[in-house]
Amino acid sequence: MIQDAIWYIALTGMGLVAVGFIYVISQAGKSADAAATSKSAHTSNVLRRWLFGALLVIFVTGSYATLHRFPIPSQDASLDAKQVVDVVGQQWSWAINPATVQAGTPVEFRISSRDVNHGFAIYAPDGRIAIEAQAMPGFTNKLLYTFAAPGTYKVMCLEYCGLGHAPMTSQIQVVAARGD
Ligand SMILES: [Cu+2]
Repeated sequence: MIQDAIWYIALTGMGLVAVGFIYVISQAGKSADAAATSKSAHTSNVLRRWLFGALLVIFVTGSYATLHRFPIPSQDASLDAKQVVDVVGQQWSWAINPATVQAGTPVEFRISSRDVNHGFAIYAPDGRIAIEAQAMPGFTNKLLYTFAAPGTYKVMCLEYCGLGHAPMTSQIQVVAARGD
């Protein structure tokens, strides 16, 4: 669906470039008088301004539309999440406390490291990556995530951190929300 849209946008862009080339080639060799020269200089200036404006709008809307849904909350303010999980990585294991959370309510992860950089990643039972953040010594990175479904979620390290990097795995149990 979105691939089709991108494909049509790319085709349209390529078509416009091709039309531009054909126009330039068809105009090549024709001599222009002074009035025509100054008119074309004016036209190209106007076009350049419009193009710059259009690029600015595309850049700002694109950034807003794609960035504001990132699951990265404010790192300084209190997140007021009912569930908080402390995560500490070290060569080569994860300390996750608590390792059981409830589905349906936001979980605040506070992620850090005791030694080198690690990549804290949670994989859903279907194998898709749910969230990921760097575990860095001296910093606490916060993530806010709401598990949609109960299950056993696998934790893996996504930052090469030495010999024991590959088996540096763990688990988080997500249980159904208690009706309250
Ligand atoms: Cu690692």
